[in-house]
Amino acid sequence: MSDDKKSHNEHYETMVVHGDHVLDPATGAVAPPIYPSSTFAFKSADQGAELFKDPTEGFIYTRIGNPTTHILCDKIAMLEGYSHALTFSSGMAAIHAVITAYAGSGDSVIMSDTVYGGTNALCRNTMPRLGIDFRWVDCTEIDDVENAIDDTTKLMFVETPANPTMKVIDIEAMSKICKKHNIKLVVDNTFQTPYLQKPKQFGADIVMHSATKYLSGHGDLVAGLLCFDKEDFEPLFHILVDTGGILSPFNAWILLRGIKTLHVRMDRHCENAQKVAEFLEDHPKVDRVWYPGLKSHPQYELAQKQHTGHSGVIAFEIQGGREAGKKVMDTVHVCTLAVSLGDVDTLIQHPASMTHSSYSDADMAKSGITPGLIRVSVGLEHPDDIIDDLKNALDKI
Ligand code: LCS
Repeated sequence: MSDDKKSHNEHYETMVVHGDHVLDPATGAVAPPIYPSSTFAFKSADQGAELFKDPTEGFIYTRIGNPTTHILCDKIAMLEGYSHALTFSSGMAAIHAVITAYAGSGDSVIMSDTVYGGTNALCRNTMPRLGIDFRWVDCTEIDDVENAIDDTTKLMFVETPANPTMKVIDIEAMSKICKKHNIKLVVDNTFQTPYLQKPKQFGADIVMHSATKYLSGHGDLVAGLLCFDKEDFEPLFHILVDTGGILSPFNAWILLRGIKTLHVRMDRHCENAQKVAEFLEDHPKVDRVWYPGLKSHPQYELAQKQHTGHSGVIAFEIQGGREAGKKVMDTVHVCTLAVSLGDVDTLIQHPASMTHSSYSDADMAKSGITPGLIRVSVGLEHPDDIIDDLKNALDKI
């Protein structure tokens, strides 16, 4: 993205709609074109050879770069405030890429102790086989973070708010520690999106997204993104090209369409979730609610500083544990019993037996993922209908 394109005074909402791409220069098409081509013809043998020396100067082959995915890269980089972005076939592919770009055999990585179950499985089961030492730390405890770092530490990966417990981590505090020890700080910003939290403002080096969630917003694709500045382009680009976990041009296009309404959707997700969280907190059969917009949230003050809204995910614990939770999930009908989050549809699920079932019992207990914990991703239905649905289900236990 050129500097002149970035220097503008538009409101954020206008950037969400326009991004860096206003009109297709070839045709004037307002919606961006989809380029499904796997390969791109060279003008001459010399031009082909030149492009292989610097693939960012044009298009060679879609695993290396594609015009539709480039429009998406420019847009998400701009929204997160970085100069560059890369797109991946899933959030997991993006996490794998950022770790392998910076850590290898003999290196260590600091992980926030509560993360999505897939991230947990990747970093507890699969990647340690490469000789990387993953150190799981409660990142709300600054001393514990400091103590976990040594000369082998190359990267810190934090998910905030954490899936599913909604623990909020102080990005600025983590960034100060990372800068002191010359460690890259990666923030998984899936839950907040850049509309509600900009990790770069607090010092994050790289932002990661499961764009499957709020960025897409409609539950119709799986995608991952990394946003970063120029200095991180080479290592991340090479991992993407070498391992081939790219996003297809079709999915890049659907994602671009989803992002256009991000601000409108996120405002309503926040509004609806606040109402549902307040309802749950007042309900006699609910023991505890975790939502950063509630004063009872342990990091409420930090969330006010770090977020401009608290997004749509709520975790709550009901009386009667696992059996009562099953009853609630089997009774609801406005809420859909399904994993994933960030969709227009309200989704409800049971982390201990579903999204976080890769955790050991001990790690689950340490992270506060109890048998009675239910996660709800509040959608864009009328909030009264979501509340009535949950009320009816809670009445049945
Ligand atoms: N990071 C977070 C915070 C996530 O919630 C997920 C998926 C990922 C990364 C991985 O992204 P994916 O590869 O699925 O695009 N979270 C899911 C969840 O809570 N239910 O189903 C998927």
